[in-house]
Amino acid sequence: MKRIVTVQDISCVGKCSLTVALPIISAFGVEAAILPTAVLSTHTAFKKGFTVHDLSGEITPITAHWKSEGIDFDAIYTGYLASFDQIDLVKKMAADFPNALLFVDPAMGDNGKLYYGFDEAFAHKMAELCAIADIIVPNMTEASYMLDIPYVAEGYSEEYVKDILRRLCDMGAKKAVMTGVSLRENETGAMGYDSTTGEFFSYYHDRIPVSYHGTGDVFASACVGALMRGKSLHEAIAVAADFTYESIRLTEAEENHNWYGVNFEQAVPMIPELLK
Ligand code: PXL
Repeated sequence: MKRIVTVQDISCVGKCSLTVALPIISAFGVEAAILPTAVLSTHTAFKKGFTVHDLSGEITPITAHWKSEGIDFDAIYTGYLASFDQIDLVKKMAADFPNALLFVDPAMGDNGKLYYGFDEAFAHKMAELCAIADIIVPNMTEASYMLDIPYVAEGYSEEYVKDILRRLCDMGAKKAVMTGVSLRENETGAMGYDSTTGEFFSYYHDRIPVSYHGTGDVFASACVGALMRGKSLHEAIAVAADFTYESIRLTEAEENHNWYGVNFEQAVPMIPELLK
């Protein structure tokens, strides 16, 4: 069985980061080891009064113990990271496990805005982690902040997205996938670029005109899960996009659904079919 270690926070309530990654990776039939970077009472979109306990000081002792036990990983999957220090610690960790595929979701923002607590300098720091990654999966907001270009919400061309993907790989990442790409009004999906072959690929589905917190985490978890189950990156983005689409559809279908995350749990039964 493949083993992923996922490095991100525990937002106790909020359906993002580790509370999404752990169940989804497990449901893909892949071992999910975790390296929690912080414990928050909720994710930061709750805005007022959430608690944070930083666990940065645990990262090096935990990984040192793993090394002493001879533990290795097929992939390191990083998500939301909260500080410059954490990014440096994760870069060091990645260097300690050179056999692992480094899959980075630079979870920092959405809809043209950075999440609470982040600024341009943080986006540039996150670009350093992306530069050493095998695969990165930013959305349009995150890509724009990392490249220091204006965020364009809609009306862009395929060539525009290709140019961004090339520029993301020019920073150092081997492969880049952009999520939330909408080239036509009723469609959304993901476009990828493999800088080692020069190949572009994409996958689109119907667009549900809503935006939910945590969908990037659902997509990234399913994508890395599918990769570990032997799918190519092109196939994995289709699996992840279908799984994310269904999670959003099921959320919308529930009359009194919560506002803070999607019903990915109810989409889990479709995973075996997606992996066929
Ligand atoms: O990836 C989303 C996310 C994860 N973790 C925390 C967050 C957010 C988004 O706001 O605040 C703590």
